[in-house]
Amino acid sequence: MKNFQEEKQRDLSINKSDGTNKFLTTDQGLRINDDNNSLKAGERGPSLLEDFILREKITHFDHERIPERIVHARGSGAHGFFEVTTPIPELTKADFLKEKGLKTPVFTRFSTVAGSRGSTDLARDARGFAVKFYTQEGIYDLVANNIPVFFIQDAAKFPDLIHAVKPEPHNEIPQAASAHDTFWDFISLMPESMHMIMWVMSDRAIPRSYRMMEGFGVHTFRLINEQEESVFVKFHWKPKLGTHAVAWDEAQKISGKNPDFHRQDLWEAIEMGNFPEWELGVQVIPAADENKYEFDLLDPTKLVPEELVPVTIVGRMVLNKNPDNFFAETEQIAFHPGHIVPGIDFSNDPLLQGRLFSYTDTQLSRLGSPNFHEIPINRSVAPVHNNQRDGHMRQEINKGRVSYHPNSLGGGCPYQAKIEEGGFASFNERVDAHKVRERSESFNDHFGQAKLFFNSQTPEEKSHIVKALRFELGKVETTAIRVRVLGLLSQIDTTLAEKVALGLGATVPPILETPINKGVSPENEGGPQEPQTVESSVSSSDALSMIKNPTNSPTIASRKIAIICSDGVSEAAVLNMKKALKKEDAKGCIIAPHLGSVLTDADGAIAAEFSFLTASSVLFDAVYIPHGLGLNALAENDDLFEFLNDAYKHCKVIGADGEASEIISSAPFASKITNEDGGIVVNSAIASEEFAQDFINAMTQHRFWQREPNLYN
Ligand code: HDD
Repeated sequence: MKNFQEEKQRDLSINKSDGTNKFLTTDQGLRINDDNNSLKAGERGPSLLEDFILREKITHFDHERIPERIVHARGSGAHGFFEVTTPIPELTKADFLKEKGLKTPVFTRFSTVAGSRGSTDLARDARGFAVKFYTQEGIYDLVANNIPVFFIQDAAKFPDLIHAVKPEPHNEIPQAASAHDTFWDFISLMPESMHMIMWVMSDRAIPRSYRMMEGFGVHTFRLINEQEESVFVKFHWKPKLGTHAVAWDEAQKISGKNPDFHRQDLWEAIEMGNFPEWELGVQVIPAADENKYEFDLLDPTKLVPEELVPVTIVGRMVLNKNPDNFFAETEQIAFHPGHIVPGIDFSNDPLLQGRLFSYTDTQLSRLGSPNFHEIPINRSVAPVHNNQRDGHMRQEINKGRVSYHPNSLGGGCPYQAKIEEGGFASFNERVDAHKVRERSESFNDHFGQAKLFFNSQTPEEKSHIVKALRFELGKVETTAIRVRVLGLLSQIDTTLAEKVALGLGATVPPILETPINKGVSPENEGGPQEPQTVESSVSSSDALSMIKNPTNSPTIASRKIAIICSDGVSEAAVLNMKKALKKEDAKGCIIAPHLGSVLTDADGAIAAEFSFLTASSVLFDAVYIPHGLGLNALAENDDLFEFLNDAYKHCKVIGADGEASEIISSAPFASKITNEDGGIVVNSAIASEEFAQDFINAMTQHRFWQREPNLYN
């Protein structure tokens, strides 16, 4: 079996450097004798220009920063591999998909879209999910998001969308947030964004972890087989851990407590050997079915419901190695949807077509040179030979006098590859058309799938969407913008619009008064581009809901559980729970009023990993209060009640055994607990295995959203 898994690591190793047991040198290799004092005229005198060591050090420092990505600036990544589980040679000749068990190295970067490099991981936003496959046929990039549709249908609107969502230009406020006037002004005039708006107002936009997100290629692509036959395809990543979110209030608190929450979660999971894993699935649409559906396959604001075309799993991706250097790898990696290999091709989706220009272009200003492909993390493991030459920071030393094709002096080399030799040829699609600046009428349905998405949500999820919209529009200062958005929402679901309006103290406008033109200029109003609602042929789809999602998994592997400790805690209870959690690959973390040790009832000592000052409930998935911590031990500790209150508010499992159950019955939320709330696990038995199992069983349900007041009903 061919196994290329380690090939990229071998390739990177030639650029790695480690200063252990080595002399400190200048960039020129000169050993440095004193790195603490600059060269001066006398010990109290001025510095000398001659000090080349000082100049080199400071000059390098002065130029350390490069422009951040114009979008997706904030992100985190890891190495891993992709393995074929079900080859599809009948559909694609792509080498890396052809053979069962074949492993291809990958680097995957997750990101938010709107925020700057240093912004919080927990912003309400789509997440980028970009995978670079170092295949034997060259680089293949699947530059995806965790949401299967996009805001706009044409790349021409991308700069406008991003200008609208980024901090406002006059005062650069707010950072990493869409809750402001310019974003919603744009959206209120772009009805085609409504489907995506439903997704970003849902909990998909506040994932629990990068490891618990789906990924979607968004556009329809093509697969091409050896016979040059083509099918359409949508790409899906399905996380092994299921698709999970945090609560919005929790997200905002995490942003303060640990803005690196997702970055750290990914890093720690990999360090601990809990390697994140996804399945790669494809939805395959025969070429003959191109016009079969009520939506256009080329329209990136539409998805193909899994009820119409099921997802077939073809492989799995495992991320198993953290980068050695964030800048060299995660920051300098350059993705491009136009990096494809034979067997994969584009469709005419106008958003994709524009992307094909944008990504190389942006690397020129971000990485500074057309030689960015030579940066180790971007370097192909397949050999690269061509007549591209020179440019800033060129690494390759091309030999010989020939840098053109055709040539006779170089024997015609490097020579072109025939298709059967792996030469890439674009799919031979017939295009016979007039040049026009127009949008196809088949793109006019702006509400049908927004409705499908909304109707597929559970009551709790609908309530979260209402809450998110109340928050976002509540931050908008211009009343007319809020009202315009309410008008658009009313075309998705009148109750949704009314419930949001209630929170805003506004009234939903009659549909006819809602400006539903293409938004750009008044003379466009009405006419052939009038947005429509085309009812979806699927009325509800479980795959669109996070709670009903078939990818959901009961596992609690890699989850973090806060175990509250204080002097007198039952040692047996703590050890019992820790053991039970470990069996599930979850981690119990000890939190105490202070760092150091707490004394147990058995005269032992347990080390506190966090104090109430350094940890908060929002950083954990559940809370356990062991026996021994009675009311007396913690009566004066307001921090504990705040901890528990947040855990309750964010619908997490709270467990207590023995005497500790008193703490729950005297907590401020005690009166709200109902018998149906399976997330409160109390038991008078101490350190019983049965109790630990009940606690774990409750955790497999992840969140008890039904605790919250429902804003939709
Ligand atoms: Fe994009 C980065 C995903 C539309 C222009 N995009 C970028 C990244 C992801 C996506 C995941 C970060 C890659 C990384 O981690 O380095 N973009 C998408 C998806 C889109 C999309 C799923 C719609 C389906 N993007 C899109 C359009 C344009 C761009 C329509 C321009 C016309 N995107 C860019 C960019 C970025 C980028 C400006 C910024 C940094 C970079 O490329 O390398 O070129």
